[in-house]
Amino acid sequence: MRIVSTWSFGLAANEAAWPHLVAGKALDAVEAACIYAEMAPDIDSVGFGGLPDSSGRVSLDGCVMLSPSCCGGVAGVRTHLHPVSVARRVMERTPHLLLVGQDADDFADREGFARAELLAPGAREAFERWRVEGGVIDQSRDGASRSLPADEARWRHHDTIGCLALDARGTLAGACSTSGTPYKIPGRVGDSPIIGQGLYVEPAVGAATATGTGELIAGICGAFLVVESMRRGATPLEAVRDAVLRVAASYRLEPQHQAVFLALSKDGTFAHAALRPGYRTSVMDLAGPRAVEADFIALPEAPTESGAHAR
Ligand code: SD4
Repeated sequence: MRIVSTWSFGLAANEAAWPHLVAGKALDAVEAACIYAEMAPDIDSVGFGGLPDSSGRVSLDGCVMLSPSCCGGVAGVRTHLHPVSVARRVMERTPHLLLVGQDADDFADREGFARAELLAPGAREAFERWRVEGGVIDQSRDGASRSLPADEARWRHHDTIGCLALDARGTLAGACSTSGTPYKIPGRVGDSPIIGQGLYVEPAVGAATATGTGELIAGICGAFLVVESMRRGATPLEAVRDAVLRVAASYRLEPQHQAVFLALSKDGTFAHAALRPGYRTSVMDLAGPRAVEADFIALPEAPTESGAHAR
């Protein structure tokens, strides 16, 4: 029995999920973890508190997965707080896999989800500052205001939650929720709501999720790649390490780029690899809660820039 979530803020999300895991409900567990993150205003790339796009409007993406035949996602949701819950309805109540934009919000309305304002006051202020300062995202400065380890605070705008769980009955489930990259071009969708990119679960093998710069993760079909490597015999650590190295080999990397892969095998073994330092996975199991540094870092040297970058 184990739940793993991206970043240190996942510790509290895991706690919210734990009772469901004990009850043998892995899907409820990963949904509960994401709901927790979506409601926390200090997590600034998920749900309420998420930074808006370049038009000043927040849009949310999310997905859930039990197996290739049992998964769902939504992208570009603007008026509902819990994309993961809407994604679960897509999975459970439609013959489809992915709904997007206004039509996804309309679907959520029909399913009875309450509408919500997604732009938190702090996110609005950050957006106004970003506009005035000419599009510079100073992650190091912003991060100093939060109670995160300094190396992790550098990546504070990468707060996407990806969550994998193995429950008391041995069922695997995964979920992913994000507001995407800060100040993105309206309409942009990253890896997080796309099955095979930000999340993949193959019950006979294991599960994988990702966080970081979606364009890097999506281009290599990251989560699928990790699970498929495991299906072909790689250990979870070999699988996540190879995926990160594949990212490093496939793109011209910039200082603000990060990519992390997290895997949980069907026997409960987990492994995680990051492109750059400053990433932790939140783990909860019978040994208790803990935040663990990545097993493998592709570019361990500190980047030369503080993390400030222009878009
Ligand atoms: C995205 N992968 O939309 C997400 C962002 C993220 O940690 O994971 N940040 O590209």
